[in-house]
Amino acid sequence: MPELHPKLSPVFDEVVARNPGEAEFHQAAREVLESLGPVVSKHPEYADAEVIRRLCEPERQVIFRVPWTDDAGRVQLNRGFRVEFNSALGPYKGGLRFHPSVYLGIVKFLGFEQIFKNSLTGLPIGGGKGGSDFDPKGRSAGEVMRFCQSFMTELYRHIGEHTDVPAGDTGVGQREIGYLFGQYKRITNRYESGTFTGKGLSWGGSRVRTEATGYGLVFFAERVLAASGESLEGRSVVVSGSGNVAIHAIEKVQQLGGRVVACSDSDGVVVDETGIDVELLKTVKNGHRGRIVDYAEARGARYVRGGDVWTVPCEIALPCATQNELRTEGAASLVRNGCVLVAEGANMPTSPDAIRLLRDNGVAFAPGKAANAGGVATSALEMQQNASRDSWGFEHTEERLAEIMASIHDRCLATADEYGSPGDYVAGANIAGFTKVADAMLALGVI
Ligand code: NDP
Ligand code: 2IT
Repeated sequence: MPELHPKLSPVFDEVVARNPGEAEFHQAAREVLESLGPVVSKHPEYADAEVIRRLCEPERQVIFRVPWTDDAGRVQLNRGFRVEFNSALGPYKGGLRFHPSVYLGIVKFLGFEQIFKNSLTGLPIGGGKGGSDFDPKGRSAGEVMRFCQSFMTELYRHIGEHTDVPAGDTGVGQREIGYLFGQYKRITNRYESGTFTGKGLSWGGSRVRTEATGYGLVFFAERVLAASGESLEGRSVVVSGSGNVAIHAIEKVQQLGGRVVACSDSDGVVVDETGIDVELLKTVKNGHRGRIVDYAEARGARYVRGGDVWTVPCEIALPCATQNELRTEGAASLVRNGCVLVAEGANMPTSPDAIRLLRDNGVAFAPGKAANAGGVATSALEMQQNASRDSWGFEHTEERLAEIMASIHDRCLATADEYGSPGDYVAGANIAGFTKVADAMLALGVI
């Protein structure tokens, strides 16, 4: 692991001591702190005002009981979380994740990443994240609804369009946002569309929000390639996962002339040399709530149960499933197969060792907090539309998304240059994301 700046080393030690057992949060904090050395040297005022220490401590953490009744009439129990991390730039903003692996350390890492990501969008949103260890797999729509209603029966008192604005993440899509918004509306007796994003079009949603993370990722990847005179045209691409982010990344890659040869879920991998049929994938996944094995069967493509998606040869890899899914072995395999770019659609999907290995071998690397910021950026556009009671067309909204991704890309590069790490998107994203929040925190006093 690279050494930390002497002023940042005690900050990291404090994060570890104050948040025991939260490995993912330690990892996310460490990565940002590793980038901030040159910033602290140039601007000692950030360290003097303890801005970085304060940033690592969430403003508020809510943990609550979520009891609900399953279809068999049995009482089930889950734990709910909302970590309101930083509101220097705007209301807390970030998704809700429903997955059995969710615990405080996951929510904190996601909330921490969200601060810098949201700052990078240039839009007025603070950082937060929430979720539950509820496992939606195999649950009926009625069970999911009752869970969401119970979850919101506690969460409603902590959120609001000027306070904290949740959205989706793993396991939470438009259906779940509907159940959550419905219960919020019922409890508060207020039609506050701006309290949630990722809503359906007929009840306050924005065009392009569903597609935004995947599309934005591909716009970002295009800019990275363009910086060295390349493009997506004719490139072979591997995408991990097959959820919201993966599906729309696949769609946009193919619209731009690339060929996605494999995708996955937690059970296996489909290899489809002629290119994934994204319409069929949508029908299987969204229409029938099916699995990759069902897609492979319907398509007549090769399915590898328990397979590793990173062994499939490609020029571009887009990890779009979950944290730490791309580790050193996967990265080594990508390098061997001639991969030139890894761009993260998921949050923190590449382990620190894997990132080092990729870069040491000349593979361009775009970190999630920049490359997947299109989702939350479009959420902020949804908030704008809600606030003005307006609804924009698809093309206009997609254009705004493309502009935002281009501006994040350019700012990452310019910041990396300014702080002596040309071409380093990790340093650029962390430093550019940080300085905007830190300046706001300094201006707002010791809060
Ligand atoms: P979905 O729930 O729609 O899809 C998740 C996909 O990832 C599924 O294919 C799932 O497979 C796979 N996956 C999830 N957890 C694991 C795991 N532990 N091991 C292996 N595979 C796993 O989620 P999203 O597409 O919305 O989110 C994917 C990633 O993108 C997450 O990291 C999320 O934080 C990030 N992200 C999402 C944004 C959004 O707008 N939705 C915005 C920015 C980032 P299976 O069905 O088998 O579990
Ligand atoms: O990780 C993310 O940026 C998201 N899940 C989207 C958050 C949002 O508020 O749209």
